[in-house]
Amino acid sequence: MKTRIGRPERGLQELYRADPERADALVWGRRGALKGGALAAMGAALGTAIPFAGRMPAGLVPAALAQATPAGGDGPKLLRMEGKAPLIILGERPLVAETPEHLLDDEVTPADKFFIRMNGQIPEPFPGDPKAWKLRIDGEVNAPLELTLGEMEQRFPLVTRRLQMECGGNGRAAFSPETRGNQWGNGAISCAEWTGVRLRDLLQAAGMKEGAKHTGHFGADPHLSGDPNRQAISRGMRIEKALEEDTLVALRMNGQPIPHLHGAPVRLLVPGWPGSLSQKWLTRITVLDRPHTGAGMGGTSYRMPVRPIVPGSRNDGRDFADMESMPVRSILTNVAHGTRLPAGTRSLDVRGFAWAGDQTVRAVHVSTDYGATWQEALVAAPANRHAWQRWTASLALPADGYYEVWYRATDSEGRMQPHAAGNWNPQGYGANPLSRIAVLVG
Ligand SMILES: Nc1nc2c(c(=O)[nH]1)N[C@H]1C(S)=C(S)[C@@H](COP(=O)(O)O)O[C@H]1N2
Ligand SMILES: [Mo]
Repeated sequence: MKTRIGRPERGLQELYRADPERADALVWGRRGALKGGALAAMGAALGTAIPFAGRMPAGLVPAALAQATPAGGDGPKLLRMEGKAPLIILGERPLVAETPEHLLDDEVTPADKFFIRMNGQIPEPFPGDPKAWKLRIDGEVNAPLELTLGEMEQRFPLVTRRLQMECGGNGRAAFSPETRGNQWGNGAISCAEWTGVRLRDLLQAAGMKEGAKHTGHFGADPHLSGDPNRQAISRGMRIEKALEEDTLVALRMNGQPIPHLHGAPVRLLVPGWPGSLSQKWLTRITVLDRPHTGAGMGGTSYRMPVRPIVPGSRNDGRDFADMESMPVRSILTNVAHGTRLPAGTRSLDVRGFAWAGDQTVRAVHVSTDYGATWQEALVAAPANRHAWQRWTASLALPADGYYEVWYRATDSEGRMQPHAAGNWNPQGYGANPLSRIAVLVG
């Protein structure tokens, strides 16, 4: 890419697309504030005036140039599948698709907007009556159990809860340097209404031995290679989480049989912890006296550095710890990035959700002036523990022009979404920097 700018406006915009860092250096130089020619160039690149230009921090790459817009021509590839919304395809083998934030506006995530994360092949649907599906509980228990879906429904209390389920890699695209794995934005999150039996009731029915310290989960989906001796994914957790009241063996989603893609007819739902624990097409839970060693356990898989490591460095994960509660995060769900509002619009109501793994959300803050000032949003209580929380705010837009809406949540322990993804790790878990969308007025 040539960096000499012939026609400043157009050239700069193209340059921002192709090489944001170089464009940034040209606009900002070392002066640290947008003035004169630089301000004109930035305004031209954005196609409009910038009411809060004076508060742009030095070096900022505007969201309009740094992030693809849903309407953009060279946008991402969208899923076309019956029963599913146009999710953003991140991978086809295995199938991985994320829900754009602006499609996540429902209080309870409907099946069509539920993100998809396969690690292996999509299994054949269970032939025959789903009530005959069998789940085995074995290992460090007094009496191994084999229960059909029908027996589970009859023998154990059914509970219904709204539970967030979020991929451990949600937010990964924010890491610099880039890590391996699906480059999720913030859309690997769901909060559906799940009905099922508590895993703890099943474990107690089987009778836990002294050595019952961990679980291992198995599902019916074939490994990508087709090798019947390999698991697509098989993770496990500490027994404490297995015994929590919100950890469910789910039998229904939003009052309906679980959709096939999402684990029909029986899946685990382990809210607040990496989604990989929520085994789909669940066939077996084994109770162990030590951490499970299935696919997706150990090394750098779903594990985080205990002490920060140099970003981009190699590491075998030996000193890492399993990722447990997910970090605080917020999404903005009623206005898409890149939305254009009519000239003269002077206020904008925004809303979204925030959640924080096993914690709750204490506050959400929004800014329209690049973080110079922040306004506190209203945050509703969760419908129940482990449900996400609705936030709402009304923003003033003093003039026509280019705006960014920045949003960040703070969890119940005071941890706030950082400006940049921290605790870099080789497989890119737990990135939760604040987010922003661009909005044009006029
Ligand atoms: N059997 C099975 N369970 C699985 C997976 C899988 O590939 N196979 N993927 C896991 C991961 S990594 C996530 S994030 C969630 C995704 O669930 P969803 O596809 O219903 O959104 O399921 C988890 N359970
Ligand atoms: Mo995941």
